[in-house]
Amino acid sequence: MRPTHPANRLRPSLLSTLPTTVALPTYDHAQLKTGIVHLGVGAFHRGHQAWYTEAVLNAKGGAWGILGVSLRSDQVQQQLRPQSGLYTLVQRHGASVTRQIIGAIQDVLSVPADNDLIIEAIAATDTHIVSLTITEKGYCYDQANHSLAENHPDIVFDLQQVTDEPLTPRPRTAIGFIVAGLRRRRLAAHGGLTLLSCDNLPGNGSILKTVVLDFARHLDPELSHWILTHLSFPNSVVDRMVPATTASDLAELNQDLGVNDQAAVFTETFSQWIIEDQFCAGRPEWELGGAVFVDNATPFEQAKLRLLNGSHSLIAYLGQLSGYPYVHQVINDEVFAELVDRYMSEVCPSLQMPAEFNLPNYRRQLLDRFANSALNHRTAQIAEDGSQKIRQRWLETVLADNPKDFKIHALALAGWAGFLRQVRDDGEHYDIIDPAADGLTEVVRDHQDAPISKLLSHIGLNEWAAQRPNFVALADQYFRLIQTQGSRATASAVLAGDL
Ligand code: CS2
Repeated sequence: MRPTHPANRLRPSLLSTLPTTVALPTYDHAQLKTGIVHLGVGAFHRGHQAWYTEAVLNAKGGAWGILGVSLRSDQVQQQLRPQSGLYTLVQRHGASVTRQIIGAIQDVLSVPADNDLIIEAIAATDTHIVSLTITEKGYCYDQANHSLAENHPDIVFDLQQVTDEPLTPRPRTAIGFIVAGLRRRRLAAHGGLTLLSCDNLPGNGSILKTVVLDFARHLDPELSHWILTHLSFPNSVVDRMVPATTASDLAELNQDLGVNDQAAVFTETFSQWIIEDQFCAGRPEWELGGAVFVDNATPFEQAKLRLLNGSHSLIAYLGQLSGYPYVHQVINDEVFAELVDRYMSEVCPSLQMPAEFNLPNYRRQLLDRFANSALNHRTAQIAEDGSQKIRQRWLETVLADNPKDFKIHALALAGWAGFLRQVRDDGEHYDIIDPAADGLTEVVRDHQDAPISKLLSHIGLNEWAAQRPNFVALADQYFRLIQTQGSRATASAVLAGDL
């Protein structure tokens, strides 16, 4: 066995000591120039967009290094900076494992220490793309009004900050940072750039455009006009399951590599990136890594959000209630496997895919990916932030075809409501993570018989609930059954057609 050196942080001078099976950057990492600023440099970015960029750098070089930005803490900076940005990407499916060192991320800035450097980086003349993975809630988007959530406390704070201290503001949100950076960019006459959203939202680029323009308009209508005429906001569909890295994954990897990598990410072999080709200031040839450029990403995005992410949320809530910590355990349970398949059958008629898209194949591939036991994707992680996810994952399908009953979708919604009770079917308690957690758990406590319409109202979907009274009543019925019989027995009964 190779010796482990816990103090031996992965760094450029140690690359030559790694086992020969580990793929290394083939370009000169020390000479890399920044072309992309990425906000939200978590595991997903490291496992997805940075991997595509690495493929471009390995194939033909170019000034497309990534400067990462962490808006929540300095944890990722602490992980990556001592390693000069290097980390291992591990792909696993079943027994197959491949390892690759990624060098595309040059450094990470974090708040509050690097506030001004972040704004400066967005304004820099060499920055051509600012990309984002900040999760759904990071957009501060008001879904009901299709606008910036102007009453969101962090937006109220940021509007104040950016107005009062135009040159050195200290924003809290990604949107505040972006607009502060763009204002400086315009003053410096550095030209436009592309703002590229890589989050699981319907029309993610259009949502980003809305919130950025709304924010900018508050400060200065001329800035908002400049943004409109100098920037592009392509929609993109990102797909790769990248669970949060665990301490035991790291320990095992470091044992094998003989170095101490604190920033490694572990993912599946599958990856997909479909992007609208609207880059007003140039872009890397991400197609070299397998990205696909299209005119309109909407059909692919709906398939991905409703089939993959919608199934994921269904698996997460019913899995949590049933006491399954991992996605592959839920899918190995025959009742839930059939439920997910039936869920997908409810979704498919709502999709309008191009003729060459093989939907049955896509469904089969998803079930195989969910069953990947090497991934250890936690149901608790996917269950986070449900209030931000359920509309685009479940409810838009239900609205797409009014007369149908959508039983499995009703069960999914009942599962979410059941999950908000914070009690598993076996009586165990757990905590939940959601920006609306306090209000949602209170609603479920106060309306134990029929919480669904109140829950939907609480997250701004009262009009939606009013349009589908029968669906809401069915979800309430399933919610009551989950409490008395448990989630698995309820799922069985729904599948058997008894309910
Ligand atoms: C998951 C996604 O956490 C979640 O909500 O559904 O992160 C999912 O793993 C990715 O979108 C896969 O591409």
